[in-house]
Amino acid sequence: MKRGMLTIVLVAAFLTGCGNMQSNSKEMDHSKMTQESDSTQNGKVQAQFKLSSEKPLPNQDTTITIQVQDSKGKPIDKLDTVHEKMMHVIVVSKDLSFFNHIHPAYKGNGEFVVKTQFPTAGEFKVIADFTPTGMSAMNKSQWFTIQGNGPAPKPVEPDTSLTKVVEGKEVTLSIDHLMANMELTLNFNIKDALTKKPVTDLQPYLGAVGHVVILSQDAENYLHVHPTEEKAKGPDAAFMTTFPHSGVYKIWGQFQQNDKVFMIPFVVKVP
Ligand SMILES: [Cu+2]
Repeated sequence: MKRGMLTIVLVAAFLTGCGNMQSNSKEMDHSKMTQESDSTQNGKVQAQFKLSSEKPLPNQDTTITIQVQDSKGKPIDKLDTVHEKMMHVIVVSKDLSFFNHIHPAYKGNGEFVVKTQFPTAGEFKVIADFTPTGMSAMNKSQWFTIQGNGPAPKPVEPDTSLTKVVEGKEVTLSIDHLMANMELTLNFNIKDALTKKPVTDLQPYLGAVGHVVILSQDAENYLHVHPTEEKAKGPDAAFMTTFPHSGVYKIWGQFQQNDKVFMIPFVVKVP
């Protein structure tokens, strides 16, 4: 099982590496671009999502194709590599109980492709996070329905404790001032669950100390999160973000130790 996961990660890295295109920003007018607000840029870019099957089934290989294009439908073929990838894709179930972070291969001409499986019937959101060259990071998403009778969605309940044990690691999340509309720091403190010794040998994962994804309860808000110190090795890994409004959010932290990625989810209520 361990080996399988590692292989998937390596294959994804390899595919993306092969399809990697050097950004060429010669014909871009950067001074003009940077004057635009993020929302203006966002409106100039669209992504079309397609599944290989019109009636996708659970636990079956399904190819997701994502075409990045401008508002007139012309492919956008120059994208920056961010955290080692040109595109990060997050797949979540409607109740956020399922989370998958995958990396499509770049086929050129703004087209990204990734094969995956959806674990159950029901609604899933596919979110693509990318940065067209000369613009800010942005995300585009689409809901898909997987055929059949899925499990009843579970409510997304805020955690009563922000310390959890996952795969032999005890992880404590602390947030400096939990409030909406203000930049804040999320700190993950990681210990060995048995010995309580601080973990100090985290390996870079996607070029940084870890990768954190945050979604609002309804999956409508995908938050931009970045590490404060990319090269940290633990026991602390800190990230900055801003919660856009009060409400319940789910946070997934992904870290790597001993060549194995582990994921730790938390649910918080922002007052
Ligand atoms: Cu990613």
